[in-house]
Amino acid sequence: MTQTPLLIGFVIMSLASLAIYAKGAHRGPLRGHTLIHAAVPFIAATAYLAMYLGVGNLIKPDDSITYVARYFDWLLTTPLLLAGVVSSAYLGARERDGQAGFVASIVTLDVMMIVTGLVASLALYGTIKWVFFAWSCVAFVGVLYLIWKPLAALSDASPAIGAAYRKNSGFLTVLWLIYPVVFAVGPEGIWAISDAATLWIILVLDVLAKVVYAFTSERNLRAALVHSGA
Ligand code: RET
Repeated sequence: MTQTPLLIGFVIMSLASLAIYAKGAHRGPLRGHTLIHAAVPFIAATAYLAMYLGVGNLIKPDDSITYVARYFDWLLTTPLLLAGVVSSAYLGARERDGQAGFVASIVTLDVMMIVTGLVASLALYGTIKWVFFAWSCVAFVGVLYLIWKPLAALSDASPAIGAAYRKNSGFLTVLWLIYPVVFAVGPEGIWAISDAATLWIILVLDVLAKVVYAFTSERNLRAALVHSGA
């Protein structure tokens, strides 16, 4: 059944949102982390519900499907995740200089990545599709540059926070890099793998990038804060 991973996604994300909120820090420097990471699966649950019920599942003339709800999910959740990355980089720093600018610029690049990815998915002709795919990848490179250069340098103000930041960013980067690959080989790209296989793969990626990442990143940051005496 094509619908099964969508229903599973709805159930897992709903429960994960509650679990992350219940288990997360409610005071101190990681309070914001808890709020961000509880919101992310709540948004994903909404998208999985819409996809399961067939709302916004566009069937294109070549019979491939664009799940519009998924792009809405990414449009909200990826900026939240990146806002979390930026604030974690600042955990060891003594002042907030430039923080708003980093959030604004990384979120803008990320929104450009998702919107041009949606255009690539909707484009009917190969050339236009791959031009927008490539442009989306350019924005993605910008996001990765900010994470790994200026923000990583900022996080080093405290060595323990810097190490936790790099661990979290490494996990995030590896997972996020798989999304464009799945797009390229799935029905929105060269269609080497089926729609059903793509749904299952993205379900696994979503659980790792939204739920597992919430718990592991909090654990790493909490340990680093204890270690640095903050
Ligand atoms: C698209 C296709 C066009 C090229 C690129 C893409 C990147 C998508 C990414 C999505 C990440 C989603 C996450 C969701 C979970 O919260 C739009 C697939 C570069 C990186 C992490």
